[in-house]
Amino acid sequence: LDKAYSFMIRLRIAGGVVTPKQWLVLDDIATTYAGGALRATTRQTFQYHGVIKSNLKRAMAAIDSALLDTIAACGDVNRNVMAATNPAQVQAHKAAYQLGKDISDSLLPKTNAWREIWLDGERVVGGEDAAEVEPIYGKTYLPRKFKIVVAVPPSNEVDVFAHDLGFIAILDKKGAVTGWNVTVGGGMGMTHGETDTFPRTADVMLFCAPADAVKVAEAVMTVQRDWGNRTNRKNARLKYTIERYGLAAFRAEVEKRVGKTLADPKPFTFTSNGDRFGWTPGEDGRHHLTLYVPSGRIKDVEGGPRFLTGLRRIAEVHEGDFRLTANQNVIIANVPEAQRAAIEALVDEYGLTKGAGALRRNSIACVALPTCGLALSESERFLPGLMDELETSLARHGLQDEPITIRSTGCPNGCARPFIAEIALVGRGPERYHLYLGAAFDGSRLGKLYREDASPAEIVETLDPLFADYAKGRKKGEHFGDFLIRAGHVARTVNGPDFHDRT
Ligand code: SRM
Ligand code: SF4
Repeated sequence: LDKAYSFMIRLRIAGGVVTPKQWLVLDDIATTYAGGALRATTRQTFQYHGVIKSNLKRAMAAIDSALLDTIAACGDVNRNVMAATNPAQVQAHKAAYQLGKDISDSLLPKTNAWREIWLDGERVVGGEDAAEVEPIYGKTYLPRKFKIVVAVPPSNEVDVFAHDLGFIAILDKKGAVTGWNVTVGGGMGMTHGETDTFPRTADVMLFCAPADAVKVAEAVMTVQRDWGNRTNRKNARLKYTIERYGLAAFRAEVEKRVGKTLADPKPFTFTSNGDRFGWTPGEDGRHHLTLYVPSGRIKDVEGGPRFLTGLRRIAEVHEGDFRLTANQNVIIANVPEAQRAAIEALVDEYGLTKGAGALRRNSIACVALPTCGLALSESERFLPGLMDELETSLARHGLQDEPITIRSTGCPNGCARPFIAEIALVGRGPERYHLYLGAAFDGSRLGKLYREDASPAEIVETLDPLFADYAKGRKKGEHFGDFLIRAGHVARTVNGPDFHDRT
């Protein structure tokens, strides 16, 4: 008898768009092999937990039947490419999605191994020659994982500053994309107590025309392939390469590989990094409904929302598509006017949530315990209870409708991108969290360590007087993170290297 191994499966879904037909297959896999749950991740894709070893191949075959796969969802490769979802900006979304898809296709490992292993695909006689099969990755792939996103202002929903490489759409007055600002060197992961590891917000490096964008992506990734640190995995991400070589040298090498000099970045403005909930009309007369899915966990809760069944029923009749957001939520997109009432009725019947209080709407928690082997503390199972208490505290100070970003992770790897949330809780051990404050509401600035090893009760006690001060002292429209810096509660973090300085 074999041991009862169980696995997590992560899909690759560039831009997070799936058809209703694909949704039904994904639902079927969840029901048959994964305990009735689909987990929308912070990278616009799905994970299944608890798939037992003997079912792995069947689950993979089912994923393949939906024309999806799990290739490069993990490993030292370009990971799932994210793209802005806001369907209200139809033209810009189409361009962002297309760029995300094109980059994903172009940087996908070309090996047939996935098919060979999971689908009993034909084996290449003598094995593949990696150098020939992988013109970009070669035999040694990348020094570390590599993450790319495409953003469309004014929403920074994909958190462009948190990734190795980002593209920010520059729009003309009619909303068409004239080109892309390119950002490099963002990342979240660090190790507690090791100050040469740090989160970093990306630099805005240059502007490129739409026709050059895929080439730029390839160039940035191959410079990192060649310049990245291969002797120390903890310093291997692009953010450390940029710190080591400097932005100017990195840009010069990228331009050399693209074969031309590229323009300087153009102005842009972000206003937030959260999702817009409820119904939104698109420019083309179609309707889009963003649902709030707590921690992206799509399952049926006894006495609560029945996301799995409700979304299955919707997929059975829906004529548009589904979009996963980088904040773990789901958009029922492209609903024709005539179908809106039917969708709305199903949303109500299954208790699906179209929104939540201001704090929850701007919250993310990583998976952490019980499935994550790296977790030091609870996260997904801890944050809702903490938010109940913080909401009471906020209401006491008249701040219940104030949007404040809050994110928690069970360890400093940063899977919920916590270090750019105005309130960040990062696991240290059972019931203990480092509390970081002072990040920007639009995800453009890192926070700073404010209190160490706080218990949930201490977190509430620490934040309550800060909420009181914010309620009294804020300027019109001033966000919590900005206020805490102006009022002298916490020092401003400029970027990664000063993240660990307390003053
Ligand atoms: Fe992550 C590792 C879950 C987004 C930084 N992440 C893990 C693993 C696979 C743990 C492991 O290696 O054994 C976690 C699986 C937990 C579980 O039980 O499912 C895990 N990461 C997740 C997800 C599911 C969090 C979520 O709640 O949604 C996200 C899945 C992404 C996806 O669909 O591809 C997820 N991880 C992120 C992000 C955010 C993002 O990509 O936008 C980050 C921070 C951004 C970044 O990469 O800098 C992130 N995960 C990490 C790291 C630290 C990387 C680093 O540079 O230090 C690790 C550990 C590692 O790579 O060594 C990690
Ligand atoms: Fe696991 Fe840490 Fe990522 Fe949370 S942040 S899912 S605890 S690796």
